Amino acid sequence: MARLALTRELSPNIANGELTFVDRTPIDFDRARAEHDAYEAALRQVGYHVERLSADSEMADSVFIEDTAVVLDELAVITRPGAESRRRETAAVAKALRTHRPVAAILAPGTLDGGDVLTVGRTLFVGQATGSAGRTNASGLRQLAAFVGSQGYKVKPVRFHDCLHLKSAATQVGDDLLLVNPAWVDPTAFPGMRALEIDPAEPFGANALWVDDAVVYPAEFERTRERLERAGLRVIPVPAGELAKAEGGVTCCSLLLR
Ligand code: CIR
Repeated sequence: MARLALTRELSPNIANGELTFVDRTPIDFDRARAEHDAYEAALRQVGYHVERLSADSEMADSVFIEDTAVVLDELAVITRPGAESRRRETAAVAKALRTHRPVAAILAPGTLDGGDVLTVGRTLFVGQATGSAGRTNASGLRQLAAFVGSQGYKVKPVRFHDCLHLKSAATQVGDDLLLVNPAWVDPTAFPGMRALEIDPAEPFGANALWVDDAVVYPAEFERTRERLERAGLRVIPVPAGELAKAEGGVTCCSLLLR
């Protein structure tokens, strides 16, 4: 049976989504939608069945479905997104996930964004932004640790700065390999992992989606792509420049049920 990728329709209101470290510039809706289609095609290419949930103008950031849940083999944890405007996104995702996994949910005052959770084996590295911009707070982290701890997972807080989520700064691209922007997170914060650094000219280049032996990766970041290929990885480039204007990357646009 094909593995499942949940994605979500682009909101007609995407131009009014949350922005933190990116200046607002016009988003070409048709181009953004074409990027999303290409992304879904890449997921199909690597063996996923894609189920796209619908969205509406009340959910400007709906396409970034990663932030609404943390999916593990044993359970799914529905988040309580750090941005108030995004909290209505979780209900439909919880409904979709319930048919595949037992579901738990982060409750107030906890906040947690899936983009802050980097799962490596049985360890969940959870981003804690320095300063006030963080989406994941201490209560969210504690609640997550309690849910997954009973399944044998460990949660390790990781400090990062100057970007939206932990996975803006570091993502897994191999069993023991991370793609990292060392300006935003200390590569030694991940014990046992090697770090492949992005090209410094491509600061947003650390967000890659690793699927088995391939990496779905923004076509715009050619220099870092070369580094990935030199490290022996098969890169599947996808156009991602419009969605980047909404401060999203490639991990953000799916929840993978492996
Ligand atoms: C937000 O600020 O919430 C959205 N505009 C972008 C979310 C990107 N998600 C992610 O990196 N996981």
